[in-house]
Amino acid sequence: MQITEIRSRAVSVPLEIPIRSAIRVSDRVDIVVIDVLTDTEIVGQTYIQAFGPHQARAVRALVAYLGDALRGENPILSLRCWQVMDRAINLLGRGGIATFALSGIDCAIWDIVGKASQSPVAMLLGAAGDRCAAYQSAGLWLEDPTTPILSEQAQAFVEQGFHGVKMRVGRADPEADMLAAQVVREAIGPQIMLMMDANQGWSTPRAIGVGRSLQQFEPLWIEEPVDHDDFAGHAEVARALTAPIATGENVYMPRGFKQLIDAGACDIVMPDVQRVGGVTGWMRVAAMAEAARLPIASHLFPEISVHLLAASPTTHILEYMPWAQPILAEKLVVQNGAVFVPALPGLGLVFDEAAIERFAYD
Ligand code: SMN
Ligand code: MG
Repeated sequence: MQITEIRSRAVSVPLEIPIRSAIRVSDRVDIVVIDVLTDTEIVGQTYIQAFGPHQARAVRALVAYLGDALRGENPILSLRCWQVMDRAINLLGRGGIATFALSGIDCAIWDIVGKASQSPVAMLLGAAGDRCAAYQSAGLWLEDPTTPILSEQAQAFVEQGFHGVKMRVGRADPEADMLAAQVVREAIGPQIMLMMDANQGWSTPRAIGVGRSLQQFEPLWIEEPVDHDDFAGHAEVARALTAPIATGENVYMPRGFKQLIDAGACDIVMPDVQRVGGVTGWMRVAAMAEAARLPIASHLFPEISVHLLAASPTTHILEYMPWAQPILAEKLVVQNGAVFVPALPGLGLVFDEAAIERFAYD
């Protein structure tokens, strides 16, 4: 089999609940759909994310660049394809948008391997099961805690059957974070898992100060307390708090995770499929997490991450974020707080072409 062409399309999907975190405000998400065409009937498909049309165009340019580098390669040799891409981005820098493109194409290549062998990717990788516990993450942003919005969203998420929810912290006023945490904990009760994500909003001393106070609301973890590449700061916060520190969504490639873990900067390893190097990068990080005796949780991309968590030895929990669901014809199955690995061959992403056309732009 040979790769003949790699295509991409940009779509802008409106969000039911707009994002308001310490680092980002947005009411849409830009999704880049990637098609890896071969000299057979099989097309490898996946998606990656961007924020805004300029980012989407930059991502598409890198996908086209790597598409040229891969033309004629055998997609079944996924590691060779990964190495060809790694070499092609060497002088651009192994991070940022170049890595988004590499990661996305790697996922589409694994989709081809799965389709060619009639197996879901999770089973190819060696799965421990067909589902993964999930928490609802699509809300509880930095809303005003004196309004009913946080308690309404939190209750709705529990009614959807999730056993965990994630709220955002990192407001300019720590008292507002405390009130928000109190409101959400009261709304969900003592049994539901509560994750707290600061989205890099604190300095190290503030993270330790506010984090200590927030611990009374029993967070399952506190996420990205400080700047994502301040590994020393993360390590200091991790030592000072009893709540586990989760981080990694903005860390690139297996090498980045080696440094993160060696620095003692995380208690819970949280790779993002489009930054870690796709399926190939993820599985190497999963092995590192096992060797370091650390749990691994996913960041976004639930449709893809469910395969990877099903095949990771120290799996913790999946982040459920439904942003891509409006362009998918086969919806993720969520039952009793767990997300199921799709039974289809490959990644099991079936795109809704009419929806893509509706949201597409150049
Ligand atoms: C997050 C990620 C991407 C966009 C908005 C918010 C957040 C999360 O850090 O972990 O869900
Ligand atoms: Mg986060």
